[in-house]
Amino acid sequence: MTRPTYYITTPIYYPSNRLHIGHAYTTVAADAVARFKRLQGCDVWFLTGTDEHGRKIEERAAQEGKTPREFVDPVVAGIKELWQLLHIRYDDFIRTTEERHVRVVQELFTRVHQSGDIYAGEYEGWYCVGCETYFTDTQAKDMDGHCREHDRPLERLRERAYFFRLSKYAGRLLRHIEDHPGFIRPESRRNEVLALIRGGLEDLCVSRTSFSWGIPVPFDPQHVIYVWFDALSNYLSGCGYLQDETRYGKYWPADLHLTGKEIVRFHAVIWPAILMAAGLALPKCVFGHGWLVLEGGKMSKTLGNVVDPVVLVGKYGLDAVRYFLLREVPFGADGIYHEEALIARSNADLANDLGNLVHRTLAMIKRFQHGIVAAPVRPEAIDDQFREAVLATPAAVEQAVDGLELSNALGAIGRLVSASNKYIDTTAPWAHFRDGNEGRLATIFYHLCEALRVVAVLLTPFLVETPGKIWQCLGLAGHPGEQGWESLTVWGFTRPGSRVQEGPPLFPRIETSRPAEGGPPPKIHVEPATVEIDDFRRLDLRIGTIVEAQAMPGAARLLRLVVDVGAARRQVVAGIAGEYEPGELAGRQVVVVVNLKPVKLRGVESQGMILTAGDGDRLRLLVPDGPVKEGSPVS
Ligand code: ME8
Repeated sequence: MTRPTYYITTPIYYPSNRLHIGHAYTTVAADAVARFKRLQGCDVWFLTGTDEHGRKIEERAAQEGKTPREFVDPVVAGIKELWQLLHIRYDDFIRTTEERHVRVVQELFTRVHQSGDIYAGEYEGWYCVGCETYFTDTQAKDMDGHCREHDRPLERLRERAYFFRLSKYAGRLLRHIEDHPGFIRPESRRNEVLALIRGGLEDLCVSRTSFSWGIPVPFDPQHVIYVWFDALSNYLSGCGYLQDETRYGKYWPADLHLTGKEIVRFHAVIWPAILMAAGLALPKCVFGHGWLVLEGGKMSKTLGNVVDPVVLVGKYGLDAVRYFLLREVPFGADGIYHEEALIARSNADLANDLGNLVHRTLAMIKRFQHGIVAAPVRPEAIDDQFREAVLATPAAVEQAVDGLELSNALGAIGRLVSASNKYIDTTAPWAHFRDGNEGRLATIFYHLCEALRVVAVLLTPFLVETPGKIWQCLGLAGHPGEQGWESLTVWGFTRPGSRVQEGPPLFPRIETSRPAEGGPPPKIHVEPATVEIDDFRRLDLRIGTIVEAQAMPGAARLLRLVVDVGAARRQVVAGIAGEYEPGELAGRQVVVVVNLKPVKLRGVESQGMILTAGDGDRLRLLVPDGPVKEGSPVS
């Protein structure tokens, strides 16, 4: 059976930038997705690389008294070292200065020229060397003649140039985007691109004569090819186009171009138009993620506020940094970077929840069962429920990664970790040890080892050191990364009789009271986790009117309410008995969460939740400030 293929790319990086935590963010995310797809059994091609041509590089090299080549070579070596440090498992690293890439760019340019979509003309406009982009008079006026991102004045340039007939493709691009809702993600970026195209597209200047560090136009070598035409083509040259037809046939079109939000327009407008002009298939998805910014704004070398990933990994360890990048900010949204938030995340999720779970499970198996995992005996309902939670987690993680909700994927694993800690608290193995109930102990620890096994395998796309450590502690052979997706769908993989090994704490708490080297002790400031608007919209909040209210015998704080929510009546159990008398509630309007999973409270089914606000002393119902029809949505 042939395995499904998955081709994923990152943007290729400018060697003129010092790579910071923002660049690491894109690449770690792509690495996590690539690893996840490998875990699922896909045949993955993960491409990254460097974008080495253009005037910016030519100028930087000249400033340092070097040729462009002398300038880029050591920087590219440094970038590769950074990816090694972060354990980025790419399948290929493409440099735009490589011969295999140059051939592809020249061939593509020639093809589009031959088809009539590249033509000779003259260009005059406002140019920013930092962006390697021309701006129209209106744009330049809006920018006050100055590029804020690169803090340099726009230059007036006039040159003979080749143009790409981008305007011709506006209609086809619009149709493609409308017919393929998953082509540009998330939705907000899709809407931005649609608006941009609907605003009209102008032909694009795709050659330069004002500098020479680039790929020459093959039939007019005084011109070099525009860096974005050159750079975007890496996605073809990096998967074998014109060199390895088998590889190219296998992986193209790419499944996912992962990019920062500011370069979505290059990937979702210019790139597909070039591909259309060359008669090649379009990538399946362009995903524009948000930025990691500092409180003062975007990180940039000009502002001197870049955060160095090498320093962070040295201080906190690779997995804490990878975890933070993937978990803290919903992928797609912007996030504010705080070192304190990294510390807080690592302490709460990794040291407290995961680290403790592993530690206490192993310590108890050692103390109560001489370090041996025994076969389970007659599982009870609580064990069955726990097993179901374990086996449901892989699908939840899969769904989140498929939607590129990487933070939610880790959240789903985190929920299993919490459920495991809760399982220990509820089943209280120490009490069974005291009572000499070996059967119960065997069952509980067997279930916990199975949960830890699943957690270890599910973490392999995201963290690189921790899963192997958990695996070793469980006394399992091999590595969790080699287990394959099927191992997550079966229960009973842990062999009774295996011996666990207690190691050093997985994640020692990062002490924040200790003064940091050369500076004051860091303040703990945790950014509240943000949610996407879609997360909020998943809650179905409705206006309801209370039609009945009764005390619940034996439950001092609870009232049983019947609420009219328009289409139906709901029975809701609410913890407001100390605050309201049943008699004063009938007829009051309230806000009800109507799509909450029903639960039983003191034997009474609660089919929703009523919203209240409390300050610790008093609890008040949240009410509309005038009558509203029952069932009206709250937004
Ligand atoms: O744009 N937060 O290269 P680049 C999140 N060569 N992402 C960030 C970031 C931040 N603070 N800072 C940078 C280029 N990035 C072109 C790409 S692709 C054919 C050519 C991301 O080195 C940025 O959004 O300036 C971009 O996706 C990537 O790093 C490379 O940036």
